[in-house]
This record gives sequence, structure tokens and C-alpha cells, in this order.
Amino acid sequence: MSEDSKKQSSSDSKTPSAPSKSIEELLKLLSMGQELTPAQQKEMKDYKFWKTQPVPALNETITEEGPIDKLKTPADIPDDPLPLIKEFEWSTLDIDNEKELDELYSLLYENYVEDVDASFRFKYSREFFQWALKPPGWRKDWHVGIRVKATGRLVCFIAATPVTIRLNKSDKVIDNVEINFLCIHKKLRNKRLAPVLIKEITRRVNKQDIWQALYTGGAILPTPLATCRYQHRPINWSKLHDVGFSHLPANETKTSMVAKHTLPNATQLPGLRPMTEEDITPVLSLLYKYQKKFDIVQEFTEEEFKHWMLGNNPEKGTSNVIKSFVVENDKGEITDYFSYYLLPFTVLENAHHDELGIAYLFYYATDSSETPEYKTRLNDLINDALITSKKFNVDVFNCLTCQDNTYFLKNLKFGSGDGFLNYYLFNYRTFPMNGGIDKDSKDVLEDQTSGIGVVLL
Ligand code: MYA
Repeated sequence: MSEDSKKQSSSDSKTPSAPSKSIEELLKLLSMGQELTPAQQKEMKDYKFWKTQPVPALNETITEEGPIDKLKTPADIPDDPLPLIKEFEWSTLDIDNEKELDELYSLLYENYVEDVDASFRFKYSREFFQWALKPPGWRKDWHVGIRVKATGRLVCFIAATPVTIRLNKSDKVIDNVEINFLCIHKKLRNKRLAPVLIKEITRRVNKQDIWQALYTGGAILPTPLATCRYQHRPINWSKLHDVGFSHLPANETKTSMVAKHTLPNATQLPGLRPMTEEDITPVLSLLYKYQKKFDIVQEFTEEEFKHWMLGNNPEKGTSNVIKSFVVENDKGEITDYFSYYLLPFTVLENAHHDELGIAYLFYYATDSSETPEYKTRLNDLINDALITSKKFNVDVFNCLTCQDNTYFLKNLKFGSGDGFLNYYLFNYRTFPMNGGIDKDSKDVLEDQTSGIGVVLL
């Protein structure tokens, strides 16, 4: 959260008697991206699993972008899943089946964020999973679970979804998957099940002749192509304060803090309106032009873009998960657009609030990026994103230091969180990207492009 609203000392959060977690601590746990002390930092040889995988070595100097292991074909890949110890069995999840979707929900609800006594839990919805796990080209066998044989209980999960990546510096387009929702039941941690899940999803993806994967995480593994920092913008400061999250700085009053974070009700940019299916073609072409400024970007087909920007029922235009807006000028041209997705927290054990609304900035573009007005335009655009989010009961608006977010963070009253998110590519070397933060101080590199144009959930 912002410096102002940052809770004091989270150092006690690891003791068993620690009080319930604040949102800040939870976001940190989710990202698990605290900085490591030198003593905590592992060397390549200590990564028993990762040192066997086709990933760049830590501290490797990259002189050329390209695949690491180029020699295999799907025929070289085993047809059968990896063996599991006899108490467990592989299970491909059918998320169109309500019971199985509920099982996935429970596994993630109870285990995706670490602490048992949390005051907040991620409030995943069916609609969220349908959106996140079923983009065009999705495959059921890429929703991989492990169950306890005796009880049928789902205890592990990992998912792959198709994604096409472009590396602008070397002008390469790669058919990839995005790996997400890796989760192991708390009672089965530290038993080397994660490498088994990762190898099995790799096998299933390789069988489709796909050899690269994009993933993010707070965990430091060999080797991030970039690291971004979480940024948080309080929208409803008094509610964040009520649930015990927002700290009142000594030199401020509640009134002054509310006033500082208050946004108008009406958006400011003329021609701003919700995106519809008819906008897909012009907005995608706007995004393509805009994204040339980043080193790594996502390429979308129109069908994919429609899914990611308008959700599962684009014709109804009523997604509760993804919100997209365009700016249309008086000639009927789309000049700008933004999108964000909603993933609220359930608030446990609070007399006044049972939910916290959280928005995550997703893709955006503007036709002004080559003009002197770019920074102002971007600030106006994202300011309107913040304003629109109030209608969806958003209490805090999050983003990373990716894209050109560093151009508006300070002005729009985002504050740096303590969490970091590392971006990884499996089986591919890329030139390093700054991720919007200084390598040593981890401070936001104001007004510098981050290199990262791809946004993962
Ligand atoms: S990121 C979200 C990750 N999930 C969570 O944070 C939820 C809560 N945590 C858990 O469920 C567990 O702690 C997890 C680890 C499952 C994270 N990514 O089984 P272990 C390495 C990759 O004893 P556990 C997301 O979903 C660790 O360094 N590796 O550990 C993207 C060690 O290896 P090494 C990780 O704590 C996932 C080994 O696992 C991660 O019980 C992208 C220990 O295994 C991590 N987040 O379980 C996955 N955390 O000995 C990679 C730890 O070498 C995809 N480890 O140090 C790669 C591409 C695959 C497809 C390729 C296709 C071409």
C-alpha cells in the first residue's frame, strides 16, 4: 500500500501468535516477494530441481535471445504421466463441472495464501476461473490436479493456458503457455511435489509441441527476466482504515487522509465509455502500435482479445471480473483504452465489513505515446480508470511497475508495496529488462519504460 497507509512492522507476522494479517501483509504473502538477505539467497547449485531445467543460470550474461533446449519433438516426450507415490493419483480437472470447480475453489481458498488465521482470503468466483483458465485454445488436460487416492481429496493443482509472446528487440514470436495457480495443500508442503507438478505440466504442454512457458512469482528462482514491484492506490481510505489496514500517519487526521485520496465521481476524459465487441478490432490495433515500446509483449488474436477484455459473455457486456473502457473521439476513432480485473478479498471476523474490493490494472494503450502529451494523457487515462473502479466497489487499486506505470504512480498517489513479482520464461533466454525499478535500491524508476508489456494474472 502507499507509504501513508502502510501498516507498521510486519515482523511479528511469522510468529504463531501473530495477529491477523493486514492486506499489505497478505499481498506480500501472495507475491512472497520480500527481498532476501544475502544469507537467504540460494546459489544455482542449491536449486536441486531448477538446476536441472532449461532456464538461464543465475548471473548468466545473455548475449543472444533464444531457446535453451532446442532438440526435442513431441514424439520424444513420454505418453504417460509421471509416476506418483501410491497414495496419490493424477486428476485432470473439469472446471465446467460445478463440483470440481468448487474443489479447486476450496483448495486455493484454503491454501493459496499462506497464513491460517488470515483476516482476508481471496474471493475467487466461478466466473473468475472461467475467465482465467478458459481463454481460446484452452485445454482441459492443462488443468492438472493431484488427489489423495483413498479419499479423492484434491490436494495439488497447476494450470497452463495458451499465450503468444513477442520479443520486440529480436523480433521473435513464441507460442507459449502461461503457468499459474500452482498450489500444494499446506499439509503436503516441502515434500518435493512442486517439481513433480511442474514436470507433468511440462510433459503435457510439450506433447502439444510447445516448448516455452511464461510465469511469475514472488519466489526467487533461476532466473527472472525482470522483477517488478507492487503498487497500491487506496480508493476507499476510511474502509481500509476500518478493517485495520490503513495506518494513520502521525501528522495527518482521518479527514485529511480521506480528502487526500478522494476521487471525483465523474470521469474526466471526453468520450470515455465501456468497451464493446465492436471496439475489439480498433483497440487491438491501437494496442499493437502502443506495445512496440516494450521489450516483451503479448500478441492476441481477435478472439483472444475479446475473451481477455470482455470476459466469457462479451455479447452481454456484463463481466464481473474484467472491466474495459475506451476513449472515442468525435471522429469515432478510439484513441485510448484501459482495462482492469477484479479479485476481491473476503474479510473474516469483522463486524462492519465482509468484503474488500480489489482491482488490478491490466492492459492499456494510447495513441499519444510518441507525443509530448504522453505523460499527461497516461495520467488522465489511469485517473479515469481509478474513478470508474469506484462504481465496482473497489477499495484499493493495484498495479505493478510494469508497462509505463512509472509515468503515473507518484502523481496518482500509488504507493510502493513491499512485494516484488519476478517474471520468468522457461526454456528461453531474453535480454534483461528493468521492470520499472532500480536494481539496487528497488525504488520506482520514475518516467522510465519498464520493458515489460505483458501482464499476467
Ligand atoms: S506462482 C504461485 C505459487 N503458489 C503459491 O504461492 C501458493 C502457496 N504455495 C504453495 O502452494 C507451495 O509453497 C508451492 C511450492 C507449490 C509454491 N514456482 O514441493 P516443494 C521450487 C516454481 O518441496 P512446496 C505460480 O503459480 C523450490 O525452489 N518453483 O515446495 C507460477 C524447490 O526447487 P529447488 C517453486 O513449498 C508457477 C521446489 O519447488 C515455487 O511444497 C510456475 C520445492 O518443491 C514456485 N512458485 O511447494 C511454476 N516455489 O530445489 C514453474 C517453490 O530447485 C513453471 N519452488 O529450489 C515452469 C514452466 C512449466 C511448463 C513448461 C512448458 C514448456
